[in-house]
Amino acid sequence: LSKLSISSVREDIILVFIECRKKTLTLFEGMDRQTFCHQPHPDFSPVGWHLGHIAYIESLWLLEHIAGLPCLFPQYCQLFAADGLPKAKRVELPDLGEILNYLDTVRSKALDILKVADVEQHERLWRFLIQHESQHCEIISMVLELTKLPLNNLHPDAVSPAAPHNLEEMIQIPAGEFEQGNNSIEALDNESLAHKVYLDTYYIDRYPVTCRQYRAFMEAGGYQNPQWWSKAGWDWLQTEQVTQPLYWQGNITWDNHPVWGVSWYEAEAYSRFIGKRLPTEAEWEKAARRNPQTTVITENCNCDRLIGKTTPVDAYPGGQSAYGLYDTLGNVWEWTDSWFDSYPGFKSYPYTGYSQVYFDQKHRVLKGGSWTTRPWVLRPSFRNWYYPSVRQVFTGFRCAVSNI
Ligand code: AVJ
Ligand code: FE
Repeated sequence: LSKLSISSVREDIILVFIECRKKTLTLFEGMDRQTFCHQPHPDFSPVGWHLGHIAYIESLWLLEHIAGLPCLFPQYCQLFAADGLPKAKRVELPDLGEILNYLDTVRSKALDILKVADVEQHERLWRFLIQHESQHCEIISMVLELTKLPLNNLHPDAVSPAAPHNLEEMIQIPAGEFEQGNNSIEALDNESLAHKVYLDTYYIDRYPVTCRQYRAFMEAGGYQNPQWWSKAGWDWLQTEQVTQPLYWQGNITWDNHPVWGVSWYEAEAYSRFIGKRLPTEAEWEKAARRNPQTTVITENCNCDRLIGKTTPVDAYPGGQSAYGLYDTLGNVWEWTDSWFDSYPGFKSYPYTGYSQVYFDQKHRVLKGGSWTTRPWVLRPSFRNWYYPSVRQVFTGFRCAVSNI
């Protein structure tokens, strides 16, 4: 790297650090203490916990590990560590003001370090911290949405725009190799090593599955008929007794929006009902690849809470992938058929608890990002993962077939 590019990398990171934090704090503007500490579901921590945890991780990795400083707030270590307290114990939180002070104190030290640190040596960690904070923002969005349930046809579009597109369309992806994964400096450990994957010809939905399409499944008794469900899916359904997606709004003004708030089992059952299947992670990623010159992401997809809700699946023609798929990035995450697992040559970073402990054949991969996802998380190689039973994530899906 030349001197010039080193200083521009540094400036770029400082800018993104600051922008990322500004967006994080926006989520907490005018929030009351009740919301701050509320745990709407036992699997997710209160939003206030996520805020403290963001400071904790920045402090642990940047201040302690890189700069060798002692822990500034030892009283928070147990509370805000990912493996510190059971989630139910995370409702007893310091005030918002105290946590903001924690964030600010850590951040001002972090910026002092950033201004003089060795860029080449530390860039990967700084990029990690931006990714980490962004992911917790997404979880904060999710917890806030859960506190609003049940939704009662909130803020629908005035009129559902008649879709000019055939939303049933599938796209043929020709047989051949593509490069799966990502070795760049901002990639997370689970995205590398990038490697060649050969896939036979397959077909994949051009759009995510819409509410209208999913309604057909519901009206055909999809939730009552074991024929569409795997054994594990049917067992899950008997326990959960659900009859519609978690964020289902009923009203037909949402018809062309993607369905969201479904577990992997519901996505699997719908796919079988319609005579298709879920794409593998590789199939999804190959079809979602874009031409490198594709312009600014935020204008071409529904992300970063800019809209504040889902959008019709054909709303962003400028965001099509190289093969013409809509909505691969933003709007809703998409379940894939693949278990979350390591790529060849995987090396854990910055700690085994980040990805490696989840390579357990119990988590399914989700791709693409939602209407809340920060722009610097949006890339076809990004891998999210959850248990197949989870439906709180802003997740929908699209289907694939091997032959037509
Ligand atoms: C990628 C969203 C599954 O929440 O466990 C945040 C992200 N990891 N801090 C998670 C994460 C550590 C991760 N997910
Ligand atoms: Fe975390």
